[in-house]
Amino acid sequence: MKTMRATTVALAALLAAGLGAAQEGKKPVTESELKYQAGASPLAGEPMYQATNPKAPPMTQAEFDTARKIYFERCAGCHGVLRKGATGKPLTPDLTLGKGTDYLKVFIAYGSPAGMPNWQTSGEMTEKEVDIMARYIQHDAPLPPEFGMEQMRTTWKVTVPPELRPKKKMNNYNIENIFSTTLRDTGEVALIDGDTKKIINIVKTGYAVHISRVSASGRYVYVIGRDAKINMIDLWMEKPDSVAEVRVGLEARSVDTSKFKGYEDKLAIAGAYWPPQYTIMKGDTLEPLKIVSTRGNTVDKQEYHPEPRVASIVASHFKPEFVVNVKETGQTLLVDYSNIDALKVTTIGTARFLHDGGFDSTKRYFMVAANQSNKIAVVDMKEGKLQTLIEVGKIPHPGRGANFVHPTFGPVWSTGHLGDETISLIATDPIKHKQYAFKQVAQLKGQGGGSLFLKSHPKSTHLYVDTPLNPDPKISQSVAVFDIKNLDKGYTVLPIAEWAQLNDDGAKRVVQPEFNKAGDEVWFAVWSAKNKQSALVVVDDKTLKLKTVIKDPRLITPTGHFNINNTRKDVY
Ligand code: DHE
Repeated sequence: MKTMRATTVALAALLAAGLGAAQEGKKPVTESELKYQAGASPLAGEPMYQATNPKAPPMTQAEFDTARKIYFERCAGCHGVLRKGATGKPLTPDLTLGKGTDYLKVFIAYGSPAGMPNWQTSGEMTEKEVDIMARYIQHDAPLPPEFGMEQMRTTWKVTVPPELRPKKKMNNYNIENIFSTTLRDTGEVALIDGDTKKIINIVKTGYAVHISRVSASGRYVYVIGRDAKINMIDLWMEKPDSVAEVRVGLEARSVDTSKFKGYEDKLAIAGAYWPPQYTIMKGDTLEPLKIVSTRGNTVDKQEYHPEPRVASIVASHFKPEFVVNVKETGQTLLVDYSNIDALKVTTIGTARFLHDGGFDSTKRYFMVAANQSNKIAVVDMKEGKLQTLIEVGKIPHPGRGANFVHPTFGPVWSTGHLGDETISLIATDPIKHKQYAFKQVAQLKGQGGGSLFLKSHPKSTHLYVDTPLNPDPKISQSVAVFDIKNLDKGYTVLPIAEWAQLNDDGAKRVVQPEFNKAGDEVWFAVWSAKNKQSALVVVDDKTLKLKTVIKDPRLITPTGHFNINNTRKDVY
């Protein structure tokens, strides 16, 4: 017992001194990043086969079950489903067995300067849970089930078949200016009339619903939940609602639809985190047509990765192609959908840890953040090749990014960062501003780290940058606005959460600026917990004054919001 305590104290001192970080050879993870990455995985509820490793310390079945649940709720987001490592380091038995239970317990209890949270000392886990977890990670990782065509087809439902849908728009909404707002914790989206600011319908969707994307015609909205359930909403109905649904895996984040001329509304695609695969579906029914695995080798060390998750997906406007970004391998796939029976895929090695991204203003170049690599990869959609990799700040997080014309550098695309306060401007015009093209030409200084999204609009002279994951509530509850014509002046702070005048002490994180169709107003979500009041705040882009606050008891945990016109045409 004495020896154990002495070992514990010595190890804790070692970790506190930063040697843990040095051993990992990684930069420390910021608090913002941890908050963001360490989300619960829907796999926590999935049945899995658990093998016991005779060399690992014994565990009862009940302990295995507890540990697995904790792992998928707390750890999988960073360490990966199979524990092969993602943002966090690998935790496979070949590495953990040699460390032993005592060492691992200290690591889990006290955390490390490299970013491992201090689960026990922060009160998040009990001593008993820490002990169970330390033993659990010395056993083989359980394998969640695969999810193939047979499983998909059992989840596929067309509630209103195409022949029974309206032949023309049956409502008076200006559908181009509808917003689809994520209600994260209720698994719903709110369809909101951008003209009247009234809720049109609340549509039930997947668990911890994530993003919405819009078909080329603007008629259909595709919404994906973290449980990989997609709902397809028909905006032509008298009261727009879901007309089809399918699950494309057990966990997912991304969806999009075919945009190239001749293929409008024909196909949809969704990428899964588990199993690592993407699925191409029929655009008007979500019937699954083709499943393609993304398991493969990493771009740098060319090592096999068994669970590379599908991050962002966009549809090219230049060719019949989807861009599929495979996170852990750092491969950007251009999937030619013109003949899905003989699928042609161009595999472009970009950089590891691909996450989110968007097009430049011409839509020729796709700019994607390789977040843990601190890089933006530029992919030329016309030539089908990597244009370049650009070093930016710490953990870039653009959403789809923001395009505007810089007085000196011409058209630029911009990204904020989770890990620092900078906003990187990357010049995107290789013709009239050749000397600057695809370089980081400037770094603006924003309010702080913890930024997730930024936005501008061709009609606006402002750039809005959010910071919802900054630990300082003053910063997370407000937004920075830059005057594009006078960037040196710094930014103005808009106290968005204060303007919402909410009646309790919720987190009130201000997240995701999104313009209306006309480009003269900007919407923000004020995001509090499920049992607290939230709201949407609309700002006049010209005057930067409050225009309206949208409050409704049904607006629970609003996060992302997607304007139909801007999402459909990639205007940002
Ligand atoms: Fe997202 C986009 C993954 C947490 C709100 N998020 C994306 C994309 C990916 C992704 C891969 C790009 C989709 C695309 O373009 O096809 N997000 C993840 C995660 O893995 C992560 C870090 C942890 C998790 O457990 O899910 C995560 N995301 C969040 C949140 O906590 C956010 C802030 C609130 C929420 O609703 O869950 C959030 N993510 C968003 C939004 C977008 C997004 C609003 C779309 C941005 C856009 O402008 O297109």
